[in-house]
Amino acid sequence: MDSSRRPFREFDDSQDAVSLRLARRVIRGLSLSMRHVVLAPGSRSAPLAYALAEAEELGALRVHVRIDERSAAFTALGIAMDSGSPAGVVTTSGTATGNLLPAMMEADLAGVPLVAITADRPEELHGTGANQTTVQQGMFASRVRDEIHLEQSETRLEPESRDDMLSAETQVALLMRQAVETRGSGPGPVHLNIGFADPLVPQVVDGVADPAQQRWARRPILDEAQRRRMHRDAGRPLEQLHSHELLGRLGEEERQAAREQIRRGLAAAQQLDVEVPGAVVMGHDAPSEAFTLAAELGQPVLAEPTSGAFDERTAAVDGAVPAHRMLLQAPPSSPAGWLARRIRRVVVAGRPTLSRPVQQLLRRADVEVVQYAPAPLPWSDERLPRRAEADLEAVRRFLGRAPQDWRDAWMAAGTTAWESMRASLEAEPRLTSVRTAAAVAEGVRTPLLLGSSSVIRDVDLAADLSGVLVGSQGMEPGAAASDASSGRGPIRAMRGLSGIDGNVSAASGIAIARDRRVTALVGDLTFLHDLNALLIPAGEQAPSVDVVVVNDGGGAIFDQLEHGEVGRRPGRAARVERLFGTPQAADLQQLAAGHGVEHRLVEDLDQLAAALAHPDDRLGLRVIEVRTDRSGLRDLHARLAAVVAEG
Ligand SMILES: Cc1ncc(C[n+]2csc(CCOP(=O)(O)OP(=O)(O)O)c2C)c(N)n1
Ligand SMILES: [Mg+2]
Repeated sequence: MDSSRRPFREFDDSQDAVSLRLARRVIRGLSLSMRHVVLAPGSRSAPLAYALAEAEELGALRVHVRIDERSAAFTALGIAMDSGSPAGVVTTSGTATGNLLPAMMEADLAGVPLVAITADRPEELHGTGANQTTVQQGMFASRVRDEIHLEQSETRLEPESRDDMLSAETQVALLMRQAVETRGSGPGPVHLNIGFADPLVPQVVDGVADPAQQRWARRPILDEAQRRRMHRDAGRPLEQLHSHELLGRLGEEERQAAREQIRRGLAAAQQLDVEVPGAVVMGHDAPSEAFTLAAELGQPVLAEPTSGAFDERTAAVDGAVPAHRMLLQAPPSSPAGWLARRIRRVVVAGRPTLSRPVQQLLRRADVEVVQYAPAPLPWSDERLPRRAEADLEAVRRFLGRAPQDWRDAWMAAGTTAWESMRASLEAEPRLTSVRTAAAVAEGVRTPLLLGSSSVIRDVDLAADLSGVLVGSQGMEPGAAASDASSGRGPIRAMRGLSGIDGNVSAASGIAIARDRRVTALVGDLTFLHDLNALLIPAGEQAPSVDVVVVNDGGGAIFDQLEHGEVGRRPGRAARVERLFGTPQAADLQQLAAGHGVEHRLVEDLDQLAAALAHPDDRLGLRVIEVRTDRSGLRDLHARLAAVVAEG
């Protein structure tokens, strides 16, 4: 029988992740009346992305991937306007959703059936300070003809049972009817918000057919030739490297020396008798008193780049623990993991948003956590066994005084971990984004805005922001050496919702507010998302911003998340690259030239340092492009972890 004419039969994906199962029903409901969906990349929306790719492969609809949600939404608007049928735009959670508003406003008054499909965090994460979590239900209220919310969370699944899963499809199909309803106010936009809970990727279950191979989508609308054209390979196959290859590249002498240093530091630490071993985690925008308190009590400080710990106001205190993420994630059996396992009490100041090892520390059953919060916080994480404390004296009593050696041991372990990691990075044959980000953060003499995505994590991982190590190790990028006393200014980032939108514009705002030059360090998609920041009307004074773009031709971060693993499954690389990597080959030089903005392509760290030197002599916007390769980053991170773990 012609496969495209087979009658619909129920399919079995009961072994798959609930998020994927829900997403498939949603897409089935959509595909009854929708032929085109425009997708912008993101993690929370991953189940929809995977389900859409499956549906497209099965011929049920067409998927168009765009980087900027605002433009994605207008693209869908154009499709819906022209065809009169609903067209969808899919985004991840957070500010991504806000970018749909202009198109939704237009669709409302123009009567266009634009369908906003926004992935949300599960309800229990709302109000907890969880990353990229905001009020999305009802966010387009008064502009939409109808809106529904579907929820798949730890505590609630709505629809509730497997049978009811089918009702998700029905609800979505009914929502589509509202979009094209001619009575009342006529056709118009609708909003479908869906709370997805982890895991967000298709499961691999032995013996069960890949649901993608099942005929779960509605009747194919495309012929084979059309489908094949759409599925041309989006990228190169992902490179598989192994950690021993890098270890092989490091000189044996260097490795021995690094190991020896760690051993010495830890031998001293293991003699220590600390009554209640503690630590202070400095998250984003932490109150500076916590930093002083930690120093006074002899407790190690584990600080994020935007905590404020590296501002002039606190930099006088002698530094936070370098490479703390590496120590926290080192295997318990390794010497570097020993210190982390000893921690029993943690004071958190500010909001930690960057690294999983820190989150895991705060969730450990054997660790008591207090949040130092002198002012009310806009969130409270009830899932954490953490109490908020406004009184510094109470925090002081809770944390207690540790012998100076406890902190020294952390600094020794951190320093040696940092050194072996840096030696590893130096040994890389090509310039990596991690090394570039660290060099910029250590080298600039201006306030610095760190873009969302990888750069801020790279800085958190590998940069020595206190300037303690860089000078002594001679690893500074030449002329632009870090000097806290030169009035470098604060390190900022948009951690409220961690969007990749508006980052360059925000840096421009900082430059205007401070009336001085600012450096923005951003990924290529983050830069392109906010390309309009370069568009300054004639006669206006352009803000003084050096925009350093780490151009790796797409979104690197996803490969380091669970999607990297999906991409390594047989036959999945091209799909993951298309949906998450979103490869781009824009010519930044020409884009800059088109805006009348200076552009410089730098090939190595010396050129980068030269480009960033003497910032005060310059005016206006400049783009400094560093090209790197993202294909080997997942393995690079594994190698760095292995080097530290090896001790
Ligand atoms: C407005 C918005 N849309 C989508 C996302 C999801 N997202 C997070 S990181 C990322 C890719 C960023 O790529 P790039 O700026 O090149 O940085 P890289 O990861 O390559 O270092 C995306 C799309 C987001 N955070 N914000
Ligand atoms: Mg990138």
